[in-house]
Amino acid sequence: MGFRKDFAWGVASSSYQNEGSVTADGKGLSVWDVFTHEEGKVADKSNGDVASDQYRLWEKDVALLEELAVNSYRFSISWPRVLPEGIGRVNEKGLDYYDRLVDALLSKGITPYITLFHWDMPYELYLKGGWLNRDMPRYFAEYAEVVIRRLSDRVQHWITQNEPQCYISSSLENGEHAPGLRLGKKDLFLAAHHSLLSHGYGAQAIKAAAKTRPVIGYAPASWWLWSPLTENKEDVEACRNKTFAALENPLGGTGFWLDPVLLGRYPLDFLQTWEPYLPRISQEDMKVISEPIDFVGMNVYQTYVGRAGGEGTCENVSHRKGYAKTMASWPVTPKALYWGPKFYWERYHKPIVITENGMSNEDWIHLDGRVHDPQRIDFTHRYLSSLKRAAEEGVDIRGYFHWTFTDNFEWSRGYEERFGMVYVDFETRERVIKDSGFWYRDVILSNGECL
Ligand code: GCO
Repeated sequence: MGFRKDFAWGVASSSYQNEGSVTADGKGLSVWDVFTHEEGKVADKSNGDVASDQYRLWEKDVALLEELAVNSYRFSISWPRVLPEGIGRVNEKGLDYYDRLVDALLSKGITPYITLFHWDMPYELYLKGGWLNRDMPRYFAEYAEVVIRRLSDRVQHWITQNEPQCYISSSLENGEHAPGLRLGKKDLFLAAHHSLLSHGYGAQAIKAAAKTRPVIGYAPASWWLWSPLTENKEDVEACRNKTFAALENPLGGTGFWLDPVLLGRYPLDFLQTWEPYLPRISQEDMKVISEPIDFVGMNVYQTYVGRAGGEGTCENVSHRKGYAKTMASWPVTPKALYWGPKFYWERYHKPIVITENGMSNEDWIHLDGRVHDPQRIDFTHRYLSSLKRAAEEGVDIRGYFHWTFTDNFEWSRGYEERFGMVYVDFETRERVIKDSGFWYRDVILSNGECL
């Protein structure tokens, strides 16, 4: 049975990590353009000023996508490239770039999946309070409308936001990501609520302005995923409960970010535990946040492993001595792509798109001029086999986007992590398809039958 005949096979990227040209053609600054120029924020003291240079090399990259035989490509739009101040004045040259890219993709039979927000908030809006500002949801909806009016005659697939866990928790709680703040719980929950409201208003704006029937998704990180050590029902139940509990780690959690969007309410354990720190949460807000969408995106790299402990607890048995891990020291845990989709499907009954999955690897160009990356091939084979099992058991999985297309700027890690199926020399910006890219092409051409 395997994957659906219309399965979306793709690779993913994001504007700040790939485009470069951060002031070209009237683009405004994002919080990342400013943050990466501050001392001590990026491991290798680099920034995304050039990144993978895709703003200039987009035609070469579309040709590479065709060579990879992907039928879909997930990329994000730089909000400040389209609205330099975040609201008001539209930068038509910024929109022209995405117009060209969409037309080139469609000419190759590649379906665009566009993420509207992948962390590069306009700096001017940060100065207005960013996610702490109650007007941000409206600002986001206005931005979404500008993009939809220009592209929705040709683009149907939209992802409102990518990984609120990162742009709220990593950015405003521990300060690792732009703009690098360390806020208290009350401000964090206010910012989180506004970001969820932005998603809802964005979904409404897409539906109101779209010229073709939109297919709307939302892509939180699947950080807080627990997979059972064994498949006996006690372990499964313990891990399912822990995955959606919002008690221990609300801002990194699954239930906190998805229950409001897909069930129309925050998790009860969260509301009870954190009540003193919460903003006013009206029924009107929850109605906006839970504006119906078409799929849930899952960015899945790894999972914790648990087993049933006493009194319904879930004991953490994740790390065995010498466990397999990637260059980013993330454990290799293929079962994440079985249990994650299974648990989400059982809870939300919403079609699933794997919007990110991949690994950082120590890649270089070998003496034969190729980039041999057997670890990425084995990693991806294992994860896709798990996903295929979930699909064959009835989980409605609509697509898989490998993270990432070309090596790019990895946020606070700079260029020290290579996630791409296409190697980039960051001096020359030369591209070389890695062995994993050719392997993935064969998987796509067989629609996963060869796994
Ligand atoms: C994320 C982001 C990507 C990262 C990737 C590797 O999921 O954190 O969406 O931009 O680059 O996941 O960390």
